[in-house]
Amino acid sequence: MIRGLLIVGFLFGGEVLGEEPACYTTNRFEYEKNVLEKLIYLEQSNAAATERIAALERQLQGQTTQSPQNMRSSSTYVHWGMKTCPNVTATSVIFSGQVGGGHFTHTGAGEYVCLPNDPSYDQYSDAADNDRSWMYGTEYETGTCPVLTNLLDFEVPCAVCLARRKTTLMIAGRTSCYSGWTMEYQGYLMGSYYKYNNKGYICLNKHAESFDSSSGNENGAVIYMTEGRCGSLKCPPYKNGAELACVVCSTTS
Ligand SMILES: [Ca+2]
Ligand SMILES: [Ca+2]
Repeated sequence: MIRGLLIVGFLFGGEVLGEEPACYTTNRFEYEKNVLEKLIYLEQSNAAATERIAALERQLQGQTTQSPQNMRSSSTYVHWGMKTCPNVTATSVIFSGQVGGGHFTHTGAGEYVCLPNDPSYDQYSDAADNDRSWMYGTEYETGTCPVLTNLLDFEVPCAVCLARRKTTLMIAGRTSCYSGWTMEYQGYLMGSYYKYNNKGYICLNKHAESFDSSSGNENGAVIYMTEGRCGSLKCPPYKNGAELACVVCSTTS
């Protein structure tokens, strides 16, 4: 017992038998106590750091495992004939605008585009020059169609939509999507008049609306419903003269 006390006294640097001044003994004990407290603190810090590293490694591992899901790119599409985007999950409006295109009697015009309602210009001259490509607004030419006749000569709005983490696809000739795909919207396939220059096809929402209350017959770019013509187009399954539908679909797989 006494030997044990002597050893403890030696370890703490003092002789417990009273030969050292009290203050010296107290300081050495405090010193050793501080060292021990620091050691305990460092042990705890080390344990916390180890746990933090392990958590980060688990997080990194999880991200690596989920990367095909997390890194799936988003896509965009034009919602033709509407000022907003479809009310479906993860789809939102980037901007709204009006449909533009080349004049229906001009041969040098391009495809239909969705022009924003808040245009900005770089350098320009506001003189009307011939040595240019010309852009017009687009009118509905749906006066003789099975539907949308009330939109005749109104201008066509559009919205550019962001489909987050989704792949999107327009299918001409369908009213519904295939298995595994979600419908963004359904509509009718529209194009330029068959005798005039080709602007490609667009999928107009079946609930299309007018850009504003103006219904003057200004023409410019125009859109018509699209009919199939049998022969090279196989009937069945297609129907001669029937207005073609279309659908825009999305998938996250
Ligand atoms: Ca008009
Ligand atoms: Ca017109």
